[in-house]
Amino acid sequence: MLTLYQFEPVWGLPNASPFCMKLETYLRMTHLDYQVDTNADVRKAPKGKLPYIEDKGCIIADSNLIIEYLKTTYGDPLDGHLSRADAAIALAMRRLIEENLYWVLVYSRWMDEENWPQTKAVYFSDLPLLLRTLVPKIARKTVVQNLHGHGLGRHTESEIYQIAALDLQALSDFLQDKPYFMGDQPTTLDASAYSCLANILNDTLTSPLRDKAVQLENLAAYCDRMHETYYA
Ligand SMILES: N[C@@H](CCC(=O)N[C@@H](CS)C(=O)NCC(=O)O)C(=O)O
Repeated sequence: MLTLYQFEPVWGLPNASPFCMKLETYLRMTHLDYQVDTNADVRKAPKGKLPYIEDKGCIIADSNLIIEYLKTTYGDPLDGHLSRADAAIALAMRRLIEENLYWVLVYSRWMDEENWPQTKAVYFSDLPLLLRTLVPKIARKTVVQNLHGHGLGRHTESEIYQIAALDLQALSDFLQDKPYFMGDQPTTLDASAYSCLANILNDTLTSPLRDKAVQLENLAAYCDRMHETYYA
C-alpha cells in the first residue's frame, strides 16, 4: 500500500503543512488506499522536505511530482475532463497558491512576532529541553533566508499582507458561488486551494492574512464544504 510520509497533525488541522494536507486530500479525493507515517525525519527526506511517498518500492518527493506520478500510474479521475484552457487556468491558480500565497502563510507563522511563540512551541515540542532553545533559532534563521531568497521577505510586513490580500481576493472572485474552483466537479486545484485556505483560516494564530480570508465568506464556506466531504 502507498505510504504517505508527512508531519504529525497539529492545531486541529489535517496537516499544518499545506503541501502534506494537499496530498492527503488528493488521495482522499481519488479514493486511493494509503497509510500515513508521521515518524519520518524531514532532514532525511529525499528533498529535505515533506511530503514524500513510497509506492511499489519507489520513493517520490514533492506533492506535485507525486500527483503527476499518481495520475500516470492510477489514472486521472479529477482533471481528465478539463479542457486545455481550463487546465492551464487551474495550474496557474495552483502556482498562485503554492508559490506565492503559501509564503505569506510561512511569514505569518515564523516571522510575525505575534505568532512566533506559538509556532515555536508547537513545531518544536518534541525536542529535548536542551535543544528547544537552540534549534528553533537556527530553523527560524533558515526560514528568514528562504523568504529573502523567494523575494517576499524583502518587503515590509504591511506590503507582504497586502500582496496576500490580493491573492485571497482573486481566489474569492474566481470561486464566486461555484461548488468547486473549476465548477461543479472537484479537481486537483481544490486539494491545493482547500489545504492552503484551511491553514490560513485556522483560528490558532491571528494575522492580517487570516483577517482578510475571514472577510471573504465564500472561502470559509468552501473550506467547510471540503472538510465535510473529505474529512468528516
Ligand atoms: N514543493 C514541495 C514543497 C514542500 C514543502 O515546502 N514542505 C515544507 C512544509 S510545508 C517542509 O517540509 N519544510 C521543511 C524544511 O524546509 O526544512 C511540495 O510540493 O511538496
